[in-house]
Amino acid sequence: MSKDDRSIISWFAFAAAIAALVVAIVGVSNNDGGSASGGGGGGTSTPTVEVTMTDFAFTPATITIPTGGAKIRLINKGAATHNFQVAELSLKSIDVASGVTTDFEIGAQTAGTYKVICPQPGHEGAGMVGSLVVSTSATPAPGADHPIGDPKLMSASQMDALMLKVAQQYPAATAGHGGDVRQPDKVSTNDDGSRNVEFTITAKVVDWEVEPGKVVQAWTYDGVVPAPEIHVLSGDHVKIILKNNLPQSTSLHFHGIQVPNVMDGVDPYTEAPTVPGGEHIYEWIAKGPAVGIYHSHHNAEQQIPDGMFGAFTIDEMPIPQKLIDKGYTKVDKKVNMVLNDAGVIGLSLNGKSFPATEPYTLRVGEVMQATYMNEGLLGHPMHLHQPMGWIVAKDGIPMDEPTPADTIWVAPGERYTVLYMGMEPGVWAWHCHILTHAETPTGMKYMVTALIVER
Ligand SMILES: [Cu+2]
Repeated sequence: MSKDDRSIISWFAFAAAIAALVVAIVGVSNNDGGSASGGGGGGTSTPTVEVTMTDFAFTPATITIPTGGAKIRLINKGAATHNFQVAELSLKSIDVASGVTTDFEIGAQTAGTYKVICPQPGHEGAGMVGSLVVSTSATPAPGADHPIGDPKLMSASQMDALMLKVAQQYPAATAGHGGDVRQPDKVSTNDDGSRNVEFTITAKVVDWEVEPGKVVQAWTYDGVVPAPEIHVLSGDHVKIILKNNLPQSTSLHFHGIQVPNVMDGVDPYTEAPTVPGGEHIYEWIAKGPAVGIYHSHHNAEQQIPDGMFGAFTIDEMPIPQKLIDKGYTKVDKKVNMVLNDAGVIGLSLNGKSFPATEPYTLRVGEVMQATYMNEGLLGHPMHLHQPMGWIVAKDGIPMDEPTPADTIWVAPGERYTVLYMGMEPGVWAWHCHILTHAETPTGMKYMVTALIVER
């Protein structure tokens, strides 16, 4: 598909531009001198490794340096005076008093693992021991294409190369795509014109590829993460047959959907658990509009993060008059973004981690309706660089007064429906703004994707 190809090319251009920017910034900061990071762009300066000394431990306890030597920055955060001694290599630092930081230079050494102690009386016995690993693979080699452990031992160009490599993999192909809208298995019409819609859902454990090469045993509905979106209309007589092929019992809860209490899926109160090999039927009449989630309500702290969740929507969210007046007259594209951070799947958007997350495209002037749904254990501030969003519904309740937001805090269980209009062409990063949920020293990861706005 040529449109997708163009999107990928746009992203490559974007990634290359970002990489160039990073190189420029790192180059400037290296000229400042005194940087604690190792290597330098040319790979000639001595790397620095920080070691914190407390009463009575070295952190990290395993210190890795290249065979070419390193500067050990000793930071004494303890109350007592400490030293850093490697007897086998005849290395001993000066006395480092409480609160003092000092640099201890270690010259070229033979590869190996050596014992580190604090030689102050009684400190070794109290547990103040560590390991010095002198490694040939820790030698900074600009352009090396694999991570080498401690990011402080990477040269700037090595880090840039790793970041660029990950960025260029996006969007990486993985097996399986979740969250697509599924059609009912059976539909019939009653005399009063209302519909009967029936879905059979099978809970089962399958292999799920979260990112290239990371295949986990996901707990799923119908073998995908997120589960297929179920979309019905107000007045529909909904019948859902849950088949349990899991090794545990389960039950199915319709989060944010109005159902009779006996259909609420909370075993052992409103029903008995559905045992392995068993099935359970849920039936009610749909009342919309609603934006909900169907998920497990049994051992849910494991079953949900491992993949048992999917969107359940009734009717369409109305566009507030205020936004119609601003030109948001219709929705051209709908996106559900289910957030997760735990279980075998971990930090992810719609069951995938960057670079395997799905890119989205929008033309200038088109409107995308995005619904964030958080099925994880943590809150996630979801941020789209551009365009500005308008929150039009909270937990599926339409808002008369839309709220502008470029970052939206989505707590576990919450749903926010947001309208975005394509404004400026480009590849706009879209990610969780808890930075450890989006970045690593070796490139972007986890809860990151992009909105590609085209003319
Ligand atoms: Cu997050």
